[in-house]
Amino acid sequence: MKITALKVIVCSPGRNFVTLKIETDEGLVGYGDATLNGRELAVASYLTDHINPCLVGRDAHQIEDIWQYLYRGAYWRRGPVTMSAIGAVDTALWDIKAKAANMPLYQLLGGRSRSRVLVYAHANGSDIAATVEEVLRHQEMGFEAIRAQSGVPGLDTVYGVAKGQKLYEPADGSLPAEHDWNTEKYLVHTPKLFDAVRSAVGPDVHLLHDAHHRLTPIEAVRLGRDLEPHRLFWLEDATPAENQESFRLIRHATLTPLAVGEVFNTIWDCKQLIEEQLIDYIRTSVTHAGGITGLRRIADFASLYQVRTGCHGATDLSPICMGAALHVDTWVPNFGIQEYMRHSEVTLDVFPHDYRFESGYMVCGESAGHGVSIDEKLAAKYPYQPAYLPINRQKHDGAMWNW
Ligand code: KDG
Ligand code: MG
Repeated sequence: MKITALKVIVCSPGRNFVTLKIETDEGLVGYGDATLNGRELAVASYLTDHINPCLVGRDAHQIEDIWQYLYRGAYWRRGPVTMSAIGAVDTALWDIKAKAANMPLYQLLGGRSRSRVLVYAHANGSDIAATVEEVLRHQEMGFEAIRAQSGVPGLDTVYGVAKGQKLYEPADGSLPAEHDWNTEKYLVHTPKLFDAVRSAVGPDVHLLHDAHHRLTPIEAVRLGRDLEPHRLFWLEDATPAENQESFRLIRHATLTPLAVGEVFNTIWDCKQLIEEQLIDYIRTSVTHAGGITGLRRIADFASLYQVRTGCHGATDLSPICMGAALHVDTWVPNFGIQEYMRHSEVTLDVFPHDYRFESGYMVCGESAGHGVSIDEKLAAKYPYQPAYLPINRQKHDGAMWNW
């Protein structure tokens, strides 16, 4: 089955998405997500200018060879732009292969390991009371796992907390907004948030929290210890993970489980974290870690060390990523949890999909492939809008701080 055409579709139904469509001479079509928040056009160009011309005429079934061709062959290995582009090609090819087999994708990975996929929701509020209210609202919707983030007294804006009642959307300015940060205020406030949340929801709900890489290792230990009484499901991105060794200190000083990896692109980014069992959950995604092939390799490696998956699933990953992730989640033996931040209705209209939410769980569809496509006519009504994530500066002196 030969690849006949590749098309990059950039659209902005509520937020920007980059989609790769691969066509074949047998009429089968596959879709991959190539969205890299705030750097969307770089991946679109990488695909259009550097990858797509190389793939026309190749056998769409040779997924592994094409993955290796794009990874080794580029000379410039790894990196978010390269790996998102490879991820989109790989996802689209798995979609095509599963359609050719007339099977849902999870069957090609080895079949079902579970009947449904545990997901966690986002509950955000401007203060503790508003966050508790949001957590309770999500509990009522059936969620068994809820991530709680709140505004911090003394800071005007806190990343992860939506304005008003809007669904939280990570990129919202045509240039990056500048936010203030103060670690001390955050470290005093966050244990109080979880005191209130845990006493409101009781012991049975899984609670999660994202520190967004803002702490040093010793500060992360402080937070992890302060949160121990509340038995978090995980503390995410406690410190930047370029230096994987820095997790040794955190790991050996707190019992709070650790999750990392949404910014990782390959197995090399998490090798030491996994091998030394410094984390409990690996958060790499189909889109940013080289597709199904890249993610599956990381998950299999992690399984040797009792590290479980907890795939990134923010709304800047398109429904195509969510569809593909749910097939991986349905198969992967060392599954932990899947992030589920609901897309807006307008996004979901542009991406017809067969997955569904059922009381705290997601269920992937049974149609052949990964079950998500794009309505190109509708997508054309929503052209690209420049949008960036905010940046973070220390409140007391304006110096740039970790993301
Ligand atoms: O593009 C960045 C977002 O996806 C990210 O900041 C969201 O941290 C996030 C999360 O855990 O979903
Ligand atoms: Mg995160």
